[in-house]
Amino acid sequence: MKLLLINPNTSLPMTRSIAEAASAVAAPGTEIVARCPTFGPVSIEGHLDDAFGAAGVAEQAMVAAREGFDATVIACFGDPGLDAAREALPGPVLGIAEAAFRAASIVATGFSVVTTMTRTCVIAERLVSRYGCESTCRGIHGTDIEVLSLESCDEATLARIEAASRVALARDRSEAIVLGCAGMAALCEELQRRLDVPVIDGLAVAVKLAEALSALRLRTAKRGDYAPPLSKRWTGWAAGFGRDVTA
Ligand code: 5HY
Repeated sequence: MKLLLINPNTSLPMTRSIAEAASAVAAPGTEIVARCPTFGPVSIEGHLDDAFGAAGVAEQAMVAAREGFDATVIACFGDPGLDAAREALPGPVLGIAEAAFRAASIVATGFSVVTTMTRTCVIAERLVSRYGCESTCRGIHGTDIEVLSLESCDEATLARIEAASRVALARDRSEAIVLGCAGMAALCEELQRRLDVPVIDGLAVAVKLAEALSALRLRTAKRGDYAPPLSKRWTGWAAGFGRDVTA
């Protein structure tokens, strides 16, 4: 299968590390194409970043709409642009937050999220309610570790995430940890070894779910709000995306 991996921030090193982490869990025969937007923030750590990240996902989804991808993964923990991508693309689109929440809710009755900036916790909180995981998500914890510092994660940073996870497990009485950033994917195995509880990396789960849905020939429903976008004229720098009705 052909899998599109969209990193909604514009960091090329992070796009590469996300592609490596996805390839590490992908099945033989899964071709991974990793892309990031042509504009926007190098990391997503707030509402404004999230808004441009969502526009960047929409851009990349429209560019890829006719390239025959079987599925798409949005590799950012805020799942920015998820609905827009499901509208623009034929194959299933998975956000790593949703994928992680679903997996965590299967392996534990209660899980905690450990993420980067405290100010983005509200974005994850809103996703918990959107995905109906209020009964299983017992807490969301910021570490104020900057997203880009995960590109070259040292022992001190890993130890901070481990410490925050131990506090979360105790305070929330939870039994599993969800990693709240695509940049933490490479840390998952070591953290699970240290914490001795399930540690869920949404990127890995999303890749495996994409493969499963594709194998079952399950694609996004196109009868309602995820039907292809309506043709209309677009203006300004996005004019190229407009599908002029006369075309
Ligand atoms: C992410 N930001 O996964 C999110 C993490 C966050 O640039 N990639 C980013 O803090 O929401």
